[in-house]
Amino acid sequence: MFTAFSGMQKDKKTRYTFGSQTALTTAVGDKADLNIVPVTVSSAETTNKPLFSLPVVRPKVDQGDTEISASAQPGFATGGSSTETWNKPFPFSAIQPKLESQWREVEWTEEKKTSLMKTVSSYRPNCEEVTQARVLLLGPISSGKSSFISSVQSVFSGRVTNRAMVGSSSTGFTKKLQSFNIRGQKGEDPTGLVLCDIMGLGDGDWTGPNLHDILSVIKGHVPVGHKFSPDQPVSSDTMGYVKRPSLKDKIHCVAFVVDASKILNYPKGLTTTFQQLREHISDLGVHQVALLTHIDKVSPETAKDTSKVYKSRTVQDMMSKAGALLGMSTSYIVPVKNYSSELDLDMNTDVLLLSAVDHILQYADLYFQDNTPPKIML
Ligand SMILES: Nc1nc2c(ncn2[C@@H]2O[C@H](COP(=O)(O)OP(=O)(O)OP(=O)(O)O)[C@@H](O)[C@H]2O)c(=O)[nH]1
Ligand SMILES: [Mg+2]
Repeated sequence: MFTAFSGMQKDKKTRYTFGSQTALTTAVGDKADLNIVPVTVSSAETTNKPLFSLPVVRPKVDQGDTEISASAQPGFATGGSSTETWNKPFPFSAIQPKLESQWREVEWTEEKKTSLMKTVSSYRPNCEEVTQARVLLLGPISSGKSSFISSVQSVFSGRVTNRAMVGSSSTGFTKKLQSFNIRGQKGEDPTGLVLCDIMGLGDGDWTGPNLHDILSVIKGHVPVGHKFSPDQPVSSDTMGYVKRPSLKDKIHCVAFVVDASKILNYPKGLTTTFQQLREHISDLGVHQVALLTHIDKVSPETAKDTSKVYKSRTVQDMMSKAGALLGMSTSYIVPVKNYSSELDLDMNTDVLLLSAVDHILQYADLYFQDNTPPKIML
């Protein structure tokens, strides 16, 4: 789904509101998808209160080998501190030529999908003590953590499912620590991957789960099902608290999840939050990667055809912005398009999702390499 913000050429325009977001748009895209309510406003209102000062961009978004790209508009640069600020629509500003060739080599074929599915379903941690790699998804509210879990499970189920509850709430939809054992295809054993979902990071100073709580999860002290509360940080009095976690209780890799369409609007404080998290998580010896979701919202070409992702300059640009936000080289970051409104699977989307899982598993394996005692040769 994509909505373009066009130059204003008619007297009457339509303003669409969704949640706290307001966008001026010509009628492109599917309004129903976003639950958008049309409101007619006069040209005087739009002239006096421009939402964005944009050059005229034609509403037709599939423009052959060009795409509309983002740039930090005045007033859209990072800053602001409320979730409302993050929810502003993605600003589009110029038409840029698409890249000639992919900047990361990916084969978009059924064979590739099958081979990635085999790699993931046959994955077993390189360590005798554990049978599954536990990966924690961490990121701001609504960044797509639960959707990623549901999307990965969908690929293996052969149909779009909503296994991890996906929702939209400005205060965060997921409240508890949940773990999802990714099941293989019908009749197959479960994969060696467990994806753990947690409450989203808030927009203030640790208004979501606090640093201590997150580190307690990573160390393996927090029982699945624990509901986080700012008034009651995890302690040895927490019900089900795991006093002496073994390797299997711990988190073996952290995947940060950020929304490409909000990268320019995330509050400045989030950079510090990520920095603190990364320092503490690295101290625990846990490797970190990142998923850049909602790429379909920033690149119309990619929305139409996921295999165009590595030809999109906008996605490439958002990847480096995500790197700056997370304090991470882009080589750790992979773009992802989660299933959100689709009812059917799409092969290219599956390849991208499975490539992300493969990427995560490589870093989980590094943890096992670092934490497995060397075998004593007799
Ligand atoms: N277009 C698009 N929508 C997405 C994508 N990923 C997630 N969404 C939508 O974004 C919204 C939030 O997704 P969730 O998966 O619930 O996000 P979350 O990070 O689990 O959110 P909290 O549990 O509230 O912290 C939902 O409406 C999803 O359908 C994506 O890649 N593309
Ligand atoms: Mg969630």
